[in-house]
Amino acid sequence: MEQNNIKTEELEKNISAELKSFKSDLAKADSFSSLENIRTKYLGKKSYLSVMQKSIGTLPNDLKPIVGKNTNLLRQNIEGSLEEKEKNLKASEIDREMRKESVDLSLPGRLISSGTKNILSKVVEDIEEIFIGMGFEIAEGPEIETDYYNFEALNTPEDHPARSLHDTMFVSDHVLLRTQTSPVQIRYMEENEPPIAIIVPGRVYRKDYDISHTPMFTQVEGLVVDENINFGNLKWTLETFVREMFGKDRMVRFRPHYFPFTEPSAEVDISCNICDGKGCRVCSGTGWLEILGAGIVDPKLYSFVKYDPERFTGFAFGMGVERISMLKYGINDLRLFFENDLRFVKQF
Ligand code: 2NM
Repeated sequence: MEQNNIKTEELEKNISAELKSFKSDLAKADSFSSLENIRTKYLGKKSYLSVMQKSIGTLPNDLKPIVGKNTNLLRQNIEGSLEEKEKNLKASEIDREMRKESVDLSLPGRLISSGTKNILSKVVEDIEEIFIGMGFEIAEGPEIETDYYNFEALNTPEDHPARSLHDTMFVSDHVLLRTQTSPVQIRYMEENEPPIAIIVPGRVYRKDYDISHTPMFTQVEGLVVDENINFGNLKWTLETFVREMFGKDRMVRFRPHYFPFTEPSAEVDISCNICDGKGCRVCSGTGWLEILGAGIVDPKLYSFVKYDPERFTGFAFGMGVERISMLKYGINDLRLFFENDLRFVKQF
């Protein structure tokens, strides 16, 4: 009996030492893997607990229930603690994940830079809108043309002095890059009977390169053909365009000029809005800015497209979109249109 008391005392001491060791290890555990190590150490086959529980069968009968009860309590305690710790670890793991994935709604957003429409495209669209408002339609055609459409049908035969006015870029003998968009008007007249009212925007090419000329530039040309079209219709149309494009108080002036495809022809000026017509550097002291060429379609052209020149008359006009843009937006250097400097591009 005496001996069993000593054994029981020793057992309780060992069990409480094991429990203390376990608790201290458990307190230090900060991951699932360290938790597994602790589980193996205190519940594994070689653990004090397992060895003790296995040995119960070999103990004297009176010790069996004592050892059995105490080791069972220890096991329950360890298992319960491990389970609780695991729960805590899981909770803090979830917490950590949530923190990592959380979105700070107070942070300023990232700036998404977007492109802008090219200024020339915008001005072409503005011009189109104005003429559409007057009942015009938009027509387009090829940039690579034949000399027939670019010159011949526009009353500019081989030996015509106007041919040397254009420094033409040739692709081959009779094929060239159009020097103006008027070949499209010829093509349109071939396909359509009057009344017609079209504007033709597009790129044109000339062998010309200096501070105020680029080998490619943008044009909008217009053409109206019907019965009883006269110079008054031309004036009204262009004055309406100018006032919508540049403002109600702009004055418009027609100066006699020469074009091979129109007769009479005129150049159209608008009053300089920089000096209010007093004369300045931009208008070269004249008070006027040239913006358009125009005229009554030479009846000779109608023979090329099989229109009856006794029945139909018409007017035509042409403008450079870069020049219109420069005047409208105060751009002082033609080269800016073609350099694609973002500081320029982003201003529009
Ligand atoms: C201009 C000036 C005057 C013009 C003429 C034609 C066509 F093909 F219908 F006869 N289209 N554009 C024309 C007339 C163009 O540009 C300065």
